[in-house]
Formats: sequence, C-alpha cells, structure tokens
Amino acid sequence: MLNDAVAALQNASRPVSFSGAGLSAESGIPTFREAQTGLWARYDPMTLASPGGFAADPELVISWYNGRRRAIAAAQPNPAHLAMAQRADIVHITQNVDDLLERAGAGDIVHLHGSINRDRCSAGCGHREAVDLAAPLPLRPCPQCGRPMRPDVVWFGEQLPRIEWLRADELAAHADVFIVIGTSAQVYPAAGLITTARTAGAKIIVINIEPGVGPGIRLTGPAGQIVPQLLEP
Ligand code: BJW
Repeated sequence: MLNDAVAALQNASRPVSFSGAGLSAESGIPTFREAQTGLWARYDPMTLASPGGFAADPELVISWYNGRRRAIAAAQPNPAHLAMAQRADIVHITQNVDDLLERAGAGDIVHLHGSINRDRCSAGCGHREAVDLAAPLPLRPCPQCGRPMRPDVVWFGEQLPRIEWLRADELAAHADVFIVIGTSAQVYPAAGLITTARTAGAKIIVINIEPGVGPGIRLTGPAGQIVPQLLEP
C-alpha cells in the first residue's frame, strides 16, 4: 500500500493535500471532536463553534478559543507538517485553523475554515485584528463599531471564505494525487472535495489513525509516522 502511494506521488504533477485536525494531533492539539477534555468535557464543540453558541454565551466561546490558542502557541509542528513543508510541489488545503503548516515552512496553504490567529467583528463591519496566540484578549468590543469581536474562523451554518473555497475546488478538480490526512471527512462542503478529486480522476491517498475512513489507498496509522514515509521515502 505504502509503495503504491509513494509511486503515485513520484509520478504526480499536481499533488494536493487535504488535511484535518488529525494532522496536528501529534503536536498536542486535540482533534475537533476530542476537544471536550477537562474543563470543556460538558460542552459540545458543535455548539461552541456556531453563531448560536456565540450569541448565547460569547464569554464562554471566547474562553474556549483562547484556551485552544494558548495550546497552539505552545505547540510545535510535528514530523507530518515538516515533511509536507519539504515538498514545495504540493499545495495544501487545510480545514485546520492553526498555523502549524506555516510554522513548518509550507508555502502554499489554503485555509478553508479561517484562522484562529485573527479576530474579526461579529457584526461584519470589516474590522480584523491579529491575535497573539500566547496572550489572547478576553471578549472585547470592536474598536470600529462596538459590537463583539470573534475569532476569524468558519462556524457551522456559515459560508466558507469565497476565494479560498473557489481555489480549493479548482485544485481538487485538477489534482492528479489528492492526499487526505487526519480528517473525519464529515463536515461539508470541505469533505466534498474528496469526491470532486476522485470524480475528476485523481488518485486518493487516505492517511488516518482509524482504518476505513475514505476511499482510495488507505494508510492506517499516525500522520506523524506515515506522512514522512510517504513524502521522504
Ligand atoms: C488522526 C490522528 C493522527 C486523529 N494521525 N489521523 C451537506 C450535508 C450535510 C450537512 C451539511 C451539508 N452542507 C453543509 C452542512 C452543514 C455543516 C456540516 O457539514 N455539518 C456536518 C456536521 C454534517 N456545514 C457547515 O455548516 C459549513 N457551512 C456551510 O455549509 O455553509 C453553507 C450553508 C449555510 C447555511 C445553511 C446550510 C449551508 C461550515 C462548516 C464549518 C466547520 N467549522 C469547524 C470549526 C472551525 C473553527 C474551530 O476550529 O473552532 O471546522 S467544525 C470542525 O470540523 C472544524 C474542522 O475543521 C472540521 C473538520 O473536522 P476534522 O478536521 O475532520 O476533525 P475531526 O475531529 O472530525 O476528525 C479528526 C480525524 O483525525 C479523525 O478521523 C481521526 O481518526 C483522525 N486522527 N489523530 C492521523 N495522529
């Protein structure tokens, strides 16, 4: 299986990666569906990451995000991020809101679900600010219009950023190898990119710690072990 995947990549001219939270798990960042540990065990991430959750309790939601921000600030890219960054020919589509691919040195990254490194006005006045991940600010008003600031990420029920979505769709439609890394592929429209790539004829390589997630060549195991074997054979 690994040999087939390595050969597919060696012959690829338009390789694309598509990653999810499992890519950053070995950096100590809980996956989205695991992000309910400790203090957060009684909260549902599906509710926290939603406009309704923010409207109901904005301080709670900001506190959750700020805890995740501190964890990301303390984390380091793992061997999967580093191996991906070494391959300059791969374009990276990620659902992750962390910056570990950037910190690994990857060049071309499409963030489908936004970035936890920025805040924006929740009323959409257009104001955006960079966030210091190690020392994030508590809930505060937008300096431009006075409405609450919120993380610049995509919550359930919200549209994905148009330019990033169009680029990702185009990349998937023209990829010859599409490497799916550490995602449950349950959240749409992002998960639909796998079908787009497969329908257009791309070879699909799925790397996941769980067996049986997704179509194509399945490489089961932690991304931090499998991705370097695949990209640095
Ligand atoms: C490892 C590992 C290791 C662990 N190595 N692997 C069509 C059908 C049905 C529903 C919908 C649909 N279209 C839209 C919807 C609704 C909704 C949706 O998809 N819901 C599903 C739950 C069914 N989608 C939306 O609302 C989207 N918007 C939209 O469609 O707008 C149009 C619209 C508007 C209004 C009405 C209707 C349509 C927006 C989705 C936004 C998702 N946002 C989040 C939060 C981002 C901010 C934040 O991080 O806080 O994005 S939710 C969360 O899920 C996050 C992730 O990016 C995303 C994907 O999760 P991911 O990355 O796959 O993580 P996990 O935890 O699920 O999986 C981890 C995987 O790693 C597992 O498989 C492990 O086994 C594996 N793993 N360790 C390798 N070491």
